Amino acid sequence: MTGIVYKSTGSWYTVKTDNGTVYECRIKGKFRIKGIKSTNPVSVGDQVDFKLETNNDRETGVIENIRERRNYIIRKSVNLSKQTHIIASNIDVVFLLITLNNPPTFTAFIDRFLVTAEAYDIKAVLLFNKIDTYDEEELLEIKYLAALYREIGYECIGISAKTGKNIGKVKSLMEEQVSMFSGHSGVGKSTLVNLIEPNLSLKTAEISGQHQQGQHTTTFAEMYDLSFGAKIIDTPGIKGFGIVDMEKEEVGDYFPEFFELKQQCKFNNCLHINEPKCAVKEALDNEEIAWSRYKSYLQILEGEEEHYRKNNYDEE
Ligand SMILES: Nc1nc2c(ncn2[C@@H]2O[C@H](COP(=O)(O)OP(=O)(O)OP(=O)(O)O)[C@@H](O)[C@H]2O)c(=O)[nH]1
Ligand SMILES: [Mg+2]
Ligand SMILES: [Zn+2]
Repeated sequence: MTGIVYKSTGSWYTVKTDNGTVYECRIKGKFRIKGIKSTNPVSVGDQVDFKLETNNDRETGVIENIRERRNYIIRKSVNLSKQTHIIASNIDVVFLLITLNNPPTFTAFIDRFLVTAEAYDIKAVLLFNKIDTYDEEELLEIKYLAALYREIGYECIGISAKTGKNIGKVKSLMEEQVSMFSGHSGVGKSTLVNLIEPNLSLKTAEISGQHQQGQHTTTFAEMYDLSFGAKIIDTPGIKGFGIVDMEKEEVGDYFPEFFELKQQCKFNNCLHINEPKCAVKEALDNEEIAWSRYKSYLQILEGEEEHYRKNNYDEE
């Protein structure tokens, strides 16, 4: 039999077949995927082959094979730098929820997220959530950020998961697609799922503390079938994305506005740092490329994660 993994809780995986039947499945033996040292062998979104067995009078499944993944989003473990966790796989659109100050989302985080999406060729959309809470100055900042990312080619929508503002636009991007909501804890991912599909009643919680942090209310990724022919994966809040096994020369290719200029650099392997006649540096000087983007680029090149984590106020 074959189905899609909707949820994984420890050693059991919830798998739904094409005709909608749900089986609890476990894995036997080891699955190793070349090049990924992941803490979870099977992830939400995986298409798996399984056989049925009877387990205490209950019909359960044993996963025997994972079909090749079209793509996946991974998170690097903060402590064991080589360990990774696959958040979800086989995604059509990934939505990043961004809030300015409750909790704060920094451009370093947004840019790492976008690099990950570019590297795996997943369409990324930026959702500036909680716009019902911002004063005029904050709204200007959102406008500035949205213009910056739109210019690069990313779709940006200001939304409110509370008032429903612009939710129709989000829904239309989700139709017939497998989508994933991502972002820091407390940005409103589960609230947004509830707004779109109220009968799901996912657990949400108010942000708290001096730094206005979320409370990590959602603890594992789960996929839901929505009434308008969409699948959504709600995920736990994350602190950072690992940029996995990327060559230095490759990083600039995942900044679309840098990539576009690359051919005009004098050296075809230009890293845009201090090479002569670098079109990216020229564009930066002419303010055609944002400093925040260039800074994120340098941080990724240098693997400067310390700084990046500090900026997120995160201690794990
Ligand atoms: N005012 C306002 N509050 C919002 C909005 N969206 C979410 N919230 C609130 O923000 C808090 C956090 O929302 P959640 O949906 O739990 O956040 P989450 O991203 O799922 O967080 P984790 O599961 O911890 O990753 C809740 O108190 C929500 O009511 C919004 O658009 N406007
Ligand atoms: Mg949540
Ligand atoms: Zn260059």
